[in-house]
Amino acid sequence: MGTALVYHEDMTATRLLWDDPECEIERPERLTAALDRLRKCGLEQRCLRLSAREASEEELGLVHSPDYVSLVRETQVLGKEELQALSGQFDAIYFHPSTFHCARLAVGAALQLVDAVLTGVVQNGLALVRPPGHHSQRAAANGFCVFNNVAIAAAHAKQKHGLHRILIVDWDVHHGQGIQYLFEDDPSVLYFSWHRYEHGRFWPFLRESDADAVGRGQGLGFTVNLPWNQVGMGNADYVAAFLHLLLPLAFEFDPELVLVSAGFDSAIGDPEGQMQATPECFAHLTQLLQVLAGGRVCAVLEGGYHLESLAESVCMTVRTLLGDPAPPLSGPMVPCQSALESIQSACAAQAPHWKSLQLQDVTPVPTSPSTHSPEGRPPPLLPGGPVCKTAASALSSLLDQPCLYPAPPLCPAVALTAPDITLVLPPDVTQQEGSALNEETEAWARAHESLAQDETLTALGKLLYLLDGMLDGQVSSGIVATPPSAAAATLDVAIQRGLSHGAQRLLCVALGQLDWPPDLAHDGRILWLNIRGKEAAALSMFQVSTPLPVVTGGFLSCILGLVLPLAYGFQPDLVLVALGPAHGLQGPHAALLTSMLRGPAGGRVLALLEEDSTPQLAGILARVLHGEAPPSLGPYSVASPEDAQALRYLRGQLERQWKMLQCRPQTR
Ligand code: Q9C
Ligand code: ZN
Repeated sequence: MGTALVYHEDMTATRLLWDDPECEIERPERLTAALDRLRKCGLEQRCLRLSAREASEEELGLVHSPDYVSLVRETQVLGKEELQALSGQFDAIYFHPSTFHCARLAVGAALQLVDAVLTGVVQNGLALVRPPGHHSQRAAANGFCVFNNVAIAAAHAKQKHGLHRILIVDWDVHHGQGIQYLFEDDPSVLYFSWHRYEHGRFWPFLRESDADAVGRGQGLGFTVNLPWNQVGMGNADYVAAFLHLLLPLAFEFDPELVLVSAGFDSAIGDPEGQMQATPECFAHLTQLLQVLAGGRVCAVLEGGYHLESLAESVCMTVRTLLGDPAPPLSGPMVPCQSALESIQSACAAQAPHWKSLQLQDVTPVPTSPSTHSPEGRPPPLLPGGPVCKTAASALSSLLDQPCLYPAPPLCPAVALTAPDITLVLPPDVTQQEGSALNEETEAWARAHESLAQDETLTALGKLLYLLDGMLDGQVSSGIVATPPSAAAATLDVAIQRGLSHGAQRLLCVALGQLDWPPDLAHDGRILWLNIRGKEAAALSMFQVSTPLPVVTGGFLSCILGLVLPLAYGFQPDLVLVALGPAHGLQGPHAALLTSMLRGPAGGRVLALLEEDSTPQLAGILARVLHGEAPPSLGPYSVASPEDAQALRYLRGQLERQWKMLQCRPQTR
């Protein structure tokens, strides 16, 4: 449906006219650098360009007082000295004769974006604006912000579009206290902010930026603060915060619209933030938000003061909004101790208000079900098997190897044997039978009796062809339908072929009755995750089995609390999602799982499903692999006690090896 890019050149006009070391970083080049980079990468051209309009004074009045709007209006005619004197009455603010015009364009841009998304003109978009907005308050400018762009957009979405649930995700490195104040008693706006805090020693030095500020009155639990108490937070910390804190709440909240206060001062290189997250991380954060609200995501620029880092992070965000797969994350996926403390304290503060967090181990020590652990503590995990040295060292040496396919490929392909399913996609891959592969196909078939039938051979040929296309970087993802009797054998072939064709780490998410293929080495190159409705068990850190939760809440906790942390920790270069016999998965659940598994593997997901699956299921999977939003899961229902316990047990078993599973600091 498309991505809007809202901008107006006039927003480069406002600038600092006197010496002020604190304010000089907020300069016009921020916008031009971001826009230039979007053009150079060919991304601007792929967006629907919208020229920003000025917000009306009535629209400003949705959150600001008439007197404050008048005060800002009158700055247009002031001289430099008067501007400087007035600026001094606020914290970290400069006014320029063009400020009123620019600030109205910034609000107008956010409103146009929301209108375009909520009227179905586009699916999502980014407003590139100055001045930023999230520090601005009802009657005060603050922290470079004059009018509160995102807050006005939220109020407008409620008032003009009748929305009832809006999620605001503020990933800027500063606390958007302005947004917090404006909605703190409003349960229709869930405001999440992470921010550099350093126990209150970082600007804006507010007690109410801490995790225990959770909103008030009707709005209790609808303000979510995640204060970072150290600088240097990186990709693992940010992704962990989303998986363990923001996303459980967000799914439970079930927003109709996601607004992002998209500040990029939380990225590496920024002088304000001093954080370590790389630009690719913003592709992942964006992708993680796109599974909410039917993909209706409106990002509005806030901070970001390192021009290179800002420009690259903006490109990552727009690329992801357009549906391209996110590049793999670099660096060890291990959240730091301080981040875990912060996440844990935010979870504890929110748990009274959210069912989705009550499942989590907010209590100090996890308890194992007695059936699994007679002595009351988890049995030691076997490493992968004979080839493994120790499990952990096996993994870390694997992770040291460079990623095989650094450039994200372009487009998914689909190969289906069922004739009534037709889908778009690169004709050269789906049409050709892959004649060079025929011999090999037959060789595979000879090795597997269940494959030695004509239609099975066809499916297998397509599988091999697709897999090669993915591993060679011609296509990003694919779907293959297999005859039901051949599901296990096909999966076996896919794994062997993936490994022999260069995949170094292969994540296999097997749903239903599928077992670890018998001849496969346990060498840490495969992470096997079986979701099938029997008991929870971790045979090794690379072979995990868990029941299939039937209720939505249990399924979500399984994805967010187990599957994705394992997947992000393993950093696979290929993911196989196999819907095997009796997988029992509902379409929207399968779509969500498949969609979210694009993240950890640079989009290289191959879905295997049975031929007699419905065309709707194949269609929905093809669309999410293409970058479309999965359908909404609807109202949240809490996980069953059994599901919650199975999950807690597995996490207790695995979190020492897979650090992304942790959502509280390690004692000991
Ligand atoms: N070194 C935005 O990013 N100065 N505003 C803090 C600490 C104010 C940031 C000084 C920073 C305002 C939108
Ligand atoms: Zn900021």
